Amino acid sequence: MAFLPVRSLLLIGVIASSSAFVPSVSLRGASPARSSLPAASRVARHGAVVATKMNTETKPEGFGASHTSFYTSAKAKDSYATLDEVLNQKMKDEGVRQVTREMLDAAVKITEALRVNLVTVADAQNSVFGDVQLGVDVIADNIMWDAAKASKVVKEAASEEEPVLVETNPNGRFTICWDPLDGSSIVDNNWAVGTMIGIWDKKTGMLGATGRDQVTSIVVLYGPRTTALVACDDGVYEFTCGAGNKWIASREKIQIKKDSKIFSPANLRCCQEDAGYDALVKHWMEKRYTLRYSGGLVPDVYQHFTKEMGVFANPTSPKSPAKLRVAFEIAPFSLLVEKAGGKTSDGVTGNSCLDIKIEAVDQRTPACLGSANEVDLFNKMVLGK
Ligand code: FDP
Ligand code: ZN
Repeated sequence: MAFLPVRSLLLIGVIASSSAFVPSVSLRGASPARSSLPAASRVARHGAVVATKMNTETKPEGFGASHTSFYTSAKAKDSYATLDEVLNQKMKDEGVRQVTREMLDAAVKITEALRVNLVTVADAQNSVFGDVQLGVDVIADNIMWDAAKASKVVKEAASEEEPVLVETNPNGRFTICWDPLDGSSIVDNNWAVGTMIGIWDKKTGMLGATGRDQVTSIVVLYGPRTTALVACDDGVYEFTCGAGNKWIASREKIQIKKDSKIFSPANLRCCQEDAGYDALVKHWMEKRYTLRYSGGLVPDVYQHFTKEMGVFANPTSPKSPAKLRVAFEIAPFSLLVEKAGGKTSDGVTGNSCLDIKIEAVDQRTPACLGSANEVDLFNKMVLGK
């Protein structure tokens, strides 16, 4: 493939620079965040302050700085549980634990591939939907297929890149569906992208079942860090890929609040045809909500779990039809959102996305996900429910 020589070059670069890289997240005794140091010690570390402003008369508020950003509320802990510690306690089914570990191993490989490959158009275009396939899409998809085929517990699999169910192991137990690398239109910008995985037991399979039938789901976000949301028995846990590619539990039993001050209005084209959506977007602006929208489903919905609030709306209209896939995107994310106390709407009836019957591997749907009261308002204003 055309990207291979470049990849080798970049690999050398990464190896050369990796000795200088010391992840700050460690299993035991994480170092305190820089911002938690008292101002005096920060000054001592970096030298004396010469001046903080040019005009001593000017007060900081005099600049009219706005305080509209929401920062993390996470506090550094002395130690973090490992992936195995959490799974052993919070997932009672050993088969589900195994497939979860296998999927997260694949995510580590995708992380490494994203670090060293340039984003270019794939040599061969195999998308049956006419989507442009990138080299990194193909690499991520191959990693997922390798994981599925090597697994003793996976029975059949389907990928967004090749949406037919393929039997990988007749003695396996799970049907898994993945979008290997969501965010094709933003990955060249070097913005965050992700992998979404829905997992069903052979008792229900995926076709004819619903998102509610999933035994677990996983969403991985590749940003400055690689993090993953996993639906465990008692709630949603976030794992961070830390030192030595070991996953540690960075957030436990995440809760999405009922109200939000952040909004992510996808498919804004729809406002031209849908007065309800137009009014809802105006409402969010009038209420001075903060816009956080990247155009990548994974970061746009993942933020609900880190900010503990949010609303992602993707309604559709005749001229802007549905794009999001039920099996690969909406079902896995909806299981996580609802397990964290959030709500989902199928964008048609106003019912939960987890009740959409999956009749085709590539079935699409409008959707709204996030803070419960915000999804209720979407149902009222856009769907009249
Ligand atoms: P992409 O175009 O990168 O495939 O899965 C579809 C998706 O990404 C979502 O990640 C994203 O929310 C949506 O498309 C964005 O659609 P628009 O480019 O039409 O805004
Ligand atoms: Zn996608």
